[in-house]
Amino acid sequence: MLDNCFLMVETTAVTLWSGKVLTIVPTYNERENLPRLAAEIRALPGNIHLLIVDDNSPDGTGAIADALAASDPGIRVLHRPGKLGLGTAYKAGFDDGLARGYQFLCTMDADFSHSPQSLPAVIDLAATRCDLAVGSRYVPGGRVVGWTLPRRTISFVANRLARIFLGVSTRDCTAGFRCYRRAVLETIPFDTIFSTGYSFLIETAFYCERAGFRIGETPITFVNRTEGSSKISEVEIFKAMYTLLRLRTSALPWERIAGLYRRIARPR
Ligand SMILES: Nc1nc2c(ncn2[C@@H]2O[C@H](COP(=O)(O)OP(=O)(O)O)[C@@H](O)[C@H]2O)c(=O)[nH]1
Ligand SMILES: [Mg+2]
Repeated sequence: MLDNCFLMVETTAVTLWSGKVLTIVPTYNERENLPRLAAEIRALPGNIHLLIVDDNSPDGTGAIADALAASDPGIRVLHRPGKLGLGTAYKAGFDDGLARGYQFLCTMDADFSHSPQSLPAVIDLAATRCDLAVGSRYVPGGRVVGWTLPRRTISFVANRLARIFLGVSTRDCTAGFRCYRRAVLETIPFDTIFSTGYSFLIETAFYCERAGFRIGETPITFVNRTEGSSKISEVEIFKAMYTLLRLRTSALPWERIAGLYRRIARPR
């Protein structure tokens, strides 16, 4: 497994990625955050395009997204019929971005936990030294502000377990602040990814490392949202456990033996 590199990126290599970046922002009830977020992302250097993936938010975020898209050709919206999960929202965004030829595909939350001001550093890292760059809370210089102790603990434990169970070396493998080179998304076996929600992030980090891609982490300050509410639920904790177990057992010999048995025993 490749050593995970964590790096501070201080200068922006904008000429390397200018006009080639799509940032995917999944939204569910983010009406208070979306207009300012879109404005801040679009004001960054390098003409970063924005794709909002809205799941028919009851608070009308979809209509706000449409209005933003109507006033700026660098903004587009994907509407889905209902709340289908964070993982599938990313996946829909990746499919769209790859089809349109973007070279770098970023993901971030709509709630300013991932500061738009840190986005160029994350992209720089992917453009210069890595295949997948992560805006990381858990490398030197990274911080979390405003989370309760239980929330900190869940995040810490999830990352620790991913290291122990899966051998993942990414320090913050549950981070949604990322920039992927398109080759990564063309290679990862999305058909076999079974997580539809937050565990999708652990799974993609796992497959990325397993495929031998270079993952880099640049420190960020993650600030808990001040507007709107978190969509993560307790169910996601169990789903994360299940994801770890399932990925782990698929890598163990007894799973291969069970697979062999299924093939032999399957009626013809
Ligand atoms: N489209 C879509 N977006 C979602 C869904 N669940 C969460 N989100 C968005 O994904 C991002 C992360 O969710 P958030 O509630 O901030 O999670 P937290 O940061 O872990 O508390 C936010 O922009 C949410 O609006 C979903 O089912 N569909
Ligand atoms: Mg968030």
